[in-house]
Amino acid sequence: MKTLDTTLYLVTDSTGLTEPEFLARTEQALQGGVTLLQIREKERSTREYIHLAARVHELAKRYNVPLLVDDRVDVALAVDAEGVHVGQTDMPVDIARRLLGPDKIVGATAKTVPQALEAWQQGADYLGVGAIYPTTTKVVTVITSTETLADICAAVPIPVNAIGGLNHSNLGVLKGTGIKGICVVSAIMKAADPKAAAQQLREAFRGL
Ligand code: TZP
Ligand code: MG
Repeated sequence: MKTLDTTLYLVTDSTGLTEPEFLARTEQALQGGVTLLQIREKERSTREYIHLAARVHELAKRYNVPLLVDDRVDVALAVDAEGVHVGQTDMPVDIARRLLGPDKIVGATAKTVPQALEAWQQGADYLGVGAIYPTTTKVVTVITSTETLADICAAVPIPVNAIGGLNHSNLGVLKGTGIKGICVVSAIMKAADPKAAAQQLREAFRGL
């Protein structure tokens, strides 16, 4: 069975961290209430990506949190992760779905209503929409308005999450948009205390 709770979706980034530091931070975030986890590595070799994904998957399983792999269906298969997240220049959703089968989670990035409809029709389980605010995380993206975010939420029956520059003090603009959750990188990965940061984010989202 696929279980999907996108309330607090952590996208990891190991940049600048040793492996033990990275794993410790990721575990602290899980302790703080992260409900969905994505490993996102842009600089690593395939072998390193598989190694790290396997370590993160061991952790995530202990907290009963599904692990998705950014972009790489091969890495997801290699570590038997619960799924993948694909962007607009990554593998198309329908092909990822065909390779992974019906029981895995396939998430997609959408920045417009047509992209959202296409991803949903091709079998996406959820959508990530953003960037809502400018981000310091290394990514090629543009700002998505909260109007477009709300239009996407209304257009598809699958969960939609907001992403990009989000932290516990700036979620107010998301109120009433219809999102099911938030995705963050730096608000947790760069926090002094990742567990407390995750708890604060959950609290802030609950208060929306
Ligand atoms: N896609 C759109 S914005 C973004 C991604 C992967 C990065 C979000 O990172 P942060 O640190 O939460 O702004
Ligand atoms: Mg991508």
